[in-house]
Amino acid sequence: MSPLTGIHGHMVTAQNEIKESLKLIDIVVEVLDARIPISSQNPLIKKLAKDKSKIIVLNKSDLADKVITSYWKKYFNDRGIVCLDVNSADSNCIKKIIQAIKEQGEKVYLEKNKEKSQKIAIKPIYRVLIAGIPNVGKSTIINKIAGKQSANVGNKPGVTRKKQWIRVADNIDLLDTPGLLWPNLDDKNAGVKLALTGNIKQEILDVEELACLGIDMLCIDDKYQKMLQEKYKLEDEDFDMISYDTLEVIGKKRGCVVSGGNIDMTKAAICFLEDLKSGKIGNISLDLPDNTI
Ligand SMILES: Nc1nc2c(ncn2[C@@H]2O[C@H](COP(=O)(O)OP(=O)(O)O)[C@@H](O)[C@H]2O)c(=O)[nH]1
Ligand SMILES: [Mg+2]
Repeated sequence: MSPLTGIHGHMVTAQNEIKESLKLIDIVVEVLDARIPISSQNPLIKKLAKDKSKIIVLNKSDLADKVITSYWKKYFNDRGIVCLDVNSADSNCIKKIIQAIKEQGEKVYLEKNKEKSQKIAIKPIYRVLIAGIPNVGKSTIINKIAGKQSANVGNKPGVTRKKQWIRVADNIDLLDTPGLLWPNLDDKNAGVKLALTGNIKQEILDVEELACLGIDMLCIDDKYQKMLQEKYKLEDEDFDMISYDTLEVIGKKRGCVVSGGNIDMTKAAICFLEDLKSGKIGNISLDLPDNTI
């Protein structure tokens, strides 16, 4: 198979598109899923945007573990990167992003012009690209910043059209097409976390296997195990067995029963995965700064 077909072909297209967009801009706003800031990061972005000013947005923070998100903010700030936790439905968060772009733009502008002795009278315009892997919330953020439904929610890679700029807050020009990055599917662990948070389709793995991996991941942390226990009214003994059996009990509590009283395990898995990714089990983060450094 030619390396330019299939998934690889899409990756090359996405990479070329983002390279073209990066030429035009001053600041990259990299959108990550707050629940998995490492697994939702594309490893290429560091290289592609190495001489751009960057802001990291930890989006969907309404679904993430607040304590872990504060660790992540510190993690990025300690490395000199501006990092915001965002729930894109909250207009204050959108204001925070605009403010951060202005501050960052000012820095870029001063840096660029520090050699020049004469002050330039024209107010500079900061050009911004919102980038990230699919489903992290890029289009939602662009729409909210633009204040209208201009970006295409759920747009597809490879479909090129004329790029347009959206003028925001006097001196920000936002590219209306997000920079689409490819998720890191080489790392199986990252793939599992991307599926558990709904950033990629859960069908990459067998749903029952994925649900079991999810239960195992939650049970590493006592706090998350307790959330699971409370959500499905589980007994302590329900955790003394392999996760497939725990899933069966969850299925029973969720009413995933077929005739004869047996548990429909596929249905149980789908119910559990839906509860997990939509935050119904609680605020859960799957990437922790201390075990990823
Ligand atoms: N809970 C939550 N959901 C969000 C947030 N931002 C976006 N979403 C949802 O995530 C899904 C993907 O958003 P979209 O903007 O299309 O992502 P894109 O593929 O990166 O452009 C949509 O269902 C959004 O409603 C957020 O801050 N919190
Ligand atoms: Mg989109």
